Amino acid sequence: MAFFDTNSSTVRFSTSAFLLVIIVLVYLPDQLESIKAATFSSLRSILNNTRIDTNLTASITNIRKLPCMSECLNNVNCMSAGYHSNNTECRLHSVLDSGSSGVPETGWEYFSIQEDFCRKENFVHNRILDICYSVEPGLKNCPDAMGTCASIPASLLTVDSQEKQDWLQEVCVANNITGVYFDMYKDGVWKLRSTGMTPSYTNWDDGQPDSTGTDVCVASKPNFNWMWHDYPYPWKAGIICEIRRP
Ligand SMILES: [Ca+2]
Repeated sequence: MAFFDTNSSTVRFSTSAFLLVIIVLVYLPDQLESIKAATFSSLRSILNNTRIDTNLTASITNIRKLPCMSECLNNVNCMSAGYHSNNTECRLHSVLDSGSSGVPETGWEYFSIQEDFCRKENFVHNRILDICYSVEPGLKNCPDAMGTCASIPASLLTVDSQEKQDWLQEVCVANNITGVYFDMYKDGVWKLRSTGMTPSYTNWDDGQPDSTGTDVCVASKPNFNWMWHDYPYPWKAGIICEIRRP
């Protein structure tokens, strides 16, 4: 077999060709995945003709659009990217901006980076915490809040770490939400609906939980320094829905 005869220039070429085939077969699938991930269909277009100047993590010039998007996909701190075709300018941002701080400027496109499990209208993926969430309008009691998320389909938020608790507070403040319900239920003891397990992280306020009944929900509110309280159903809170990574 010529592939294995290394005594002639022709065969040396063939050996190179053989190695190329191996490289293609072994290496390309990963590359294809990354190219596929970097296609624009995996990005949600948020805004056109709006320049975002806030929360910049990087600004790159003389770059084409696809490499710009790849830069964002390969940077875990990148939550969104802006690109200007005529200027060949790429901007990576650490948050997803609603556009409220944007400046009108023709030629800019603004994208949210999304993974498949978070590809849902109004949902945002925080890549650092791997949280896919949406802030729903209005205040609702606990079962109605659950129903709002379930209809998406999604779930109420589960807070299972101090990092997520801190993030929750920031989101609530940014969206002017005075408290949210969690996806927890009481089965003798409080459990996370996502796993059915007792939570490894809690943030109960002093004396909480104090309900002896079962018709209660858990919420975090700013007037208790965001410490957790169990509440009766009628109390109305803001709604943050979550889609968990499968
Ligand atoms: Ca209580």
